[in-house]
Amino acid sequence: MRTSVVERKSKETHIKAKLNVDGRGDRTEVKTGIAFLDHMIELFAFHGLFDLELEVVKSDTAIDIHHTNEDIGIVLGKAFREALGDKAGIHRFGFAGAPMEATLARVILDISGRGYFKLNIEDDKVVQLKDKEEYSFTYLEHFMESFAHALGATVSVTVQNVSDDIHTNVEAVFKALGLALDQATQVDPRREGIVPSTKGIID
Ligand SMILES: [Mn+2]
Repeated sequence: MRTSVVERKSKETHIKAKLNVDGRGDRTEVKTGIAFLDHMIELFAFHGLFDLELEVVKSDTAIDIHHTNEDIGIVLGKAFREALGDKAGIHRFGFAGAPMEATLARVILDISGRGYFKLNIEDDKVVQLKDKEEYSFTYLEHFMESFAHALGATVSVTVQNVSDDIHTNVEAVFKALGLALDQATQVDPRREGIVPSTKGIID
């Protein structure tokens, strides 16, 4: 069973997660206290076919969502890392795109053991990115960076034809992330029991 239970407590947040990588995507309960992020993580789990319970028990959102947003990324990354164990048999690489209106998000990732994140904004016009109160590209970067490091994955995200609506941009990214991570974590029967690295381990 590729499942995990993670609990993380800091002076800033207390977060619990329960994950089944081989889920159905519709048995998800996300209560972060950040409604927008609940919506994004639900989409991610749904399209990635992951069963996920995520609860922010305590947070310091009275200040702002900075710590909570980052720490959710850490806990989610850890949950996947633990559930995947030695990573034997998985595809390791994942590549997916999701369009939303004119906006196109592409996610390319490699569960390499090395945490790295890069956000590329590709647009012909000079985009004035309006950072709304609820969420922003900066928050997206913080979340993804924490997630990539905790999971031990190289994650590259490209957003093309950036929308003026932050919701549209971020939603396309989270959908593509779910699809790419589903692909990367699936087991290739030809590789049964083999860790997908010429090094023999991914740590
Ligand atoms: Mn939406």
